[in-house]
Amino acid sequence: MDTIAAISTPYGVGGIAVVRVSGEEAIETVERLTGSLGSAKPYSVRHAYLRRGDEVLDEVLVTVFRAPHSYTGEDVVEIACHGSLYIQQEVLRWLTDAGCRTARAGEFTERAFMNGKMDLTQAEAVADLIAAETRAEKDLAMSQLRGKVSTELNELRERLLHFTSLIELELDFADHEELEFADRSELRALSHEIETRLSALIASFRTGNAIRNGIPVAIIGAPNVGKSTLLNALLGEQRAIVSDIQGTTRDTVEDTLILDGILFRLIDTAGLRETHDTLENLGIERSLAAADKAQIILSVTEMGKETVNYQPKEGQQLIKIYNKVDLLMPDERMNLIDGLCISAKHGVIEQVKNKLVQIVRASLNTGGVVLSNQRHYEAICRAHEAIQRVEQGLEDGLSGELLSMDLQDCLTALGEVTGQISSQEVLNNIFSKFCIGK
Ligand SMILES: Nc1nc2c(ncn2[C@@H]2O[C@H](COP(=O)(O)OP(=O)(O)O)[C@@H](O)[C@H]2O)c(=O)[nH]1
Ligand SMILES: [Mg+2]
Repeated sequence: MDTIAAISTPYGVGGIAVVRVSGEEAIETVERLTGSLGSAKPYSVRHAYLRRGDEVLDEVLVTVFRAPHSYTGEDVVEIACHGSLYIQQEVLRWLTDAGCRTARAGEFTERAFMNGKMDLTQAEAVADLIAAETRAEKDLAMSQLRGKVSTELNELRERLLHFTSLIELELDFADHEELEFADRSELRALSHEIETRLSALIASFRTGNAIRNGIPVAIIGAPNVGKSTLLNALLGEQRAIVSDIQGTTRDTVEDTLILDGILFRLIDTAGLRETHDTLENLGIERSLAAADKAQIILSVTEMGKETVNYQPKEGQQLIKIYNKVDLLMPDERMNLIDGLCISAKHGVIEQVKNKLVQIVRASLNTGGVVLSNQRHYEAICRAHEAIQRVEQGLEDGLSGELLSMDLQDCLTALGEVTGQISSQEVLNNIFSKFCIGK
């Protein structure tokens, strides 16, 4: 294996920059430029000068990690130099002059995966962690990095593997048809359990994916109830036009909002009513389309006005909101107990914010694992289909041979998620999206 080197801090001038070196020659190579590191205690930081002959490049701090106790599992040296662009690039050049090769994107993490320091879901979590822009995104990546997804899948896979080998054993004794090493009722129970857990994971992707892209929230209701005013109040800016003319909002207006570390995509829509205005009707169509795609629906109404009857789709949450309560007498408010009472115009909307956060937190705190990666989602859907075929096969009294094919399909799909089974193409695809130096 080559010894690789890269600047791990972002391109640009900073207080310091970190140049990372990994591989068999890492310590020796840096030693040649700084003097002895051999006496450095592991995990200690050493002060040194980078020098070649008479030339002193920089005053640096050098951290030595010895294999296998390092990020990559190889010998690793991290050089913290001054963050001048010239110095950073010279440090890298000196290292390549001394025999290192510049690292490809993600190559440090790829080595960590190859050396068994982490599985594929964890390696992917490293990229997600670096890309995280909100706390919820960071939390998801962190839980994946700590192995939550892999632990869940490995456990299911182990147990399924046990049964598959018993069934394959039966196939070896095909002459004795009556032999059944794998207890069918136990296999049925296990398949059912796996099916349920995979379904839950698949369902969690809706939230996991939304956390990364923003949870879509559609504001719907009759014209003039204050939808646009609510959007503006939530955003804290005049984003949508507000007026007392019905049908002011004709197209959907969208903007993002971060509440308690969660990214929401708020979508204000045209008021829903019967109209012959072609443009307005187009707007209404878009409103309904936006509502269908949303994960949370804020259904706004005001007392005395009709409520739009929107039937939430599967997985959607509907929050009923009464606006303009400032116009009501206290005893009139008492009757509005089936929704949140707000006054968008006067900024009395805290309840809406709290409810939004509460809904998302509840869907994250189901104790289970939340999927957020498209690749994992697709593989788990395949595993789920396979285990459903196993269940059906058991129901139909299918032969061990046919059962074992579906079991294998399920095992393969699960193994692909964690990287127990992986192709170079998949790995290239994953690691090429990393930053250089990680
Ligand atoms: N009194 C009162 N008026 C409001 C409130 N929210 C909105 N309005 C008014 O209701 C009218 C319609 O508001 P708008 O946001 O355009 O409604 P939309 O058609 O549902 O988007 C405007 O004149 C707003 O100023 C509120 O909380 N209290
Ligand atoms: Mg409007």
